Amino acid sequence: MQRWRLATVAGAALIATGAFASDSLQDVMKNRGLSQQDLLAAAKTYVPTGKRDEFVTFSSGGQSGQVIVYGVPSMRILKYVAVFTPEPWQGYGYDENSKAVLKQGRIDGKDITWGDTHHPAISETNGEYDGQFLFINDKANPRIAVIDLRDFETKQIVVNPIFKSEHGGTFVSPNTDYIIEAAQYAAPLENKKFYPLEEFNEKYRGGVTYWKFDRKAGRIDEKKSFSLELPPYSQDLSDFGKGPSDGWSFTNSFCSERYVGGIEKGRPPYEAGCSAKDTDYLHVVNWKRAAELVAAGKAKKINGHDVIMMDTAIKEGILFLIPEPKSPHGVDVTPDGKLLVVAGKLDTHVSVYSFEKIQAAIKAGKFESKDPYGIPVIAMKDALHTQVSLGLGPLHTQYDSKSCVAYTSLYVDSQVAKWNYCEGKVLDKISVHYNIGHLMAMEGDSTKPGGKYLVALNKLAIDRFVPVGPLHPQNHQLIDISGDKMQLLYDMPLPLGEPHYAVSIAANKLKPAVRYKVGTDSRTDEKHPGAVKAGEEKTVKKGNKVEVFGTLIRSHITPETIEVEVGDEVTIHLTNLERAQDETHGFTVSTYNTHASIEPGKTVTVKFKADKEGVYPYYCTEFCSALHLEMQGYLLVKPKGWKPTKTN
Ligand code: K7E
Ligand code: RUQ
Ligand code: CUA
Repeated sequence: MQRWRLATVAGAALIATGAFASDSLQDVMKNRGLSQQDLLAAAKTYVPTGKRDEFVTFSSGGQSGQVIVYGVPSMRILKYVAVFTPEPWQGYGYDENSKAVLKQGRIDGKDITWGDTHHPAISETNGEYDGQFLFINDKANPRIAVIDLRDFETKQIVVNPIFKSEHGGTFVSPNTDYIIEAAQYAAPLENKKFYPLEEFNEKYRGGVTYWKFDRKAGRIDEKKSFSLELPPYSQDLSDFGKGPSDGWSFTNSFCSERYVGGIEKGRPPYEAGCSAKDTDYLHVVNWKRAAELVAAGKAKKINGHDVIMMDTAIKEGILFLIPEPKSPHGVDVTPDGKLLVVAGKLDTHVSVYSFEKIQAAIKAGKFESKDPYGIPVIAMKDALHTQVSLGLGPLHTQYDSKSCVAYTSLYVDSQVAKWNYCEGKVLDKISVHYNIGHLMAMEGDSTKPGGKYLVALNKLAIDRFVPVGPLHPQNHQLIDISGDKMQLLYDMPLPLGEPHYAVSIAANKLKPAVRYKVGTDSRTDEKHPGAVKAGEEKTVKKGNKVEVFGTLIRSHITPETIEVEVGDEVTIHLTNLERAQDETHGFTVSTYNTHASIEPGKTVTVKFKADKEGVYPYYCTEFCSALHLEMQGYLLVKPKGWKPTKTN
């Protein structure tokens, strides 16, 4: 009855909107109130069934601690990659192998099960995206994760050994030797050291970390990574040089006034608030030389980690400052590596610095002053190529395949500005909805940008979507940048957090596997010690430890029963023996808060204490065949010393 009524209402609604009326394009346009422009946008973004997107986007999942993967131009979401946060579908945080990855991200012995992801970066070879790895940072708990793009799984989480928060990561050097991560809010570098805010200038520090990436191992090598101590100016976004500027890195800062609220007044520089000065500092670092200094033993160990202290950096001539319009946000090196664009939130201008001029000033020893810590400061006029007024609240910049063309987000104006950074002139502007943060062009921060599309990552959606309560999704807007004028094509709601930044790669550069080599622990990429072949399944009991070596194949879980005594520690290893594409099996045991996603070839372990006597069904959680429901078994948790008794 209920169902019939629903069907009738739905039918009436369809007839009322005229959706059944006709199949002609004109009629559809009329009935749905679409313009020619809408139709063109639809044709440019629609990807028919069976066809695929040209680009794949990896978006930060913001406060969800995950990564969102979607296609361009269709804007269809393809996957969430679990990174800093447990994710049940993938069994992330519910099986032992992925728990081991999350455990790497523990800080001070505490599990941290959320992250504030900001900036994903795709690995590069010669400055071009190579589609092998993805990195992403966690601002709240200073960490970086490594995701392998062969299986889109998180393999490693490293905790920054000296920062308490970070923001200026992740960005990679042109061959992905290093991944940069800059601190955000200054704090004492030594762990578990307390210094009062009155000692902010002396004891609080910022810094940048250069994480060494071992491409062959597919992991960050923490021992070969190092940091540079920096003044307590809140460091912000960073970028690596490329081409002529390869070997150098650039890091913005804000609140170089070193203002901290709530402490004794009257002591300079505390009287003035953040952004009281007209300028902050761009940090310019010769990281190649820094790596050599570390190798030569010139670093100091802090918390067991190599840190080049500021006085060493000054003496060795690897650290310089350049004033930049106050409260800057993004620093983005041009594809040819010759210029860098800095956008200042509180200034309508973007400042284009010339690396050649910076080099010349350094070579000539031409500095206008020193900062309070003795770091040489290059005069702004000696380093500037040009400044262009774009609009209110410029934040981030991306590059086009057309030479000298850049796109900058204007947060306050809710616009994107297209401009020419060689000649310093504005070419076009488009309104976005609303309050854009980052923006992203296809491969738009590599040495060979792909052009074609731009995505505006808007902070506010306000009235763009059907209302879903006070918390709105964010809005990713797809913009066609192939012509002279930018054209808005599509709005996509992002419902998983605030996606600060995203990166897009040509889909044909990604070569993910369809299956694992049988018996692989996907989190270590090694042979799983619990893997077995068909026919070799077994259950081993030693004392109160029960270890099951099982397999999964349509439509059977082996073993069909697992018998334990209450209080036993149960470890279940499961190998998916399938070879077919997309034949994933899932596994859960009723009420033991455990779940695994076991793709073809993978071996996964789940572990729990059978702490309550009873009967617990286990089953496959993916509808894998016509006999999927039959893919089940029983965990029998018997009372201690239980013996079968005859019943009739
Ligand atoms: Cu601009 Cu974290 Cu890159 Cu947000 S940041 S917008
Ligand atoms: S069912 S086993 Cu409701 Cu089709 Cu999912
Ligand atoms: Cu295997 Cu359902």
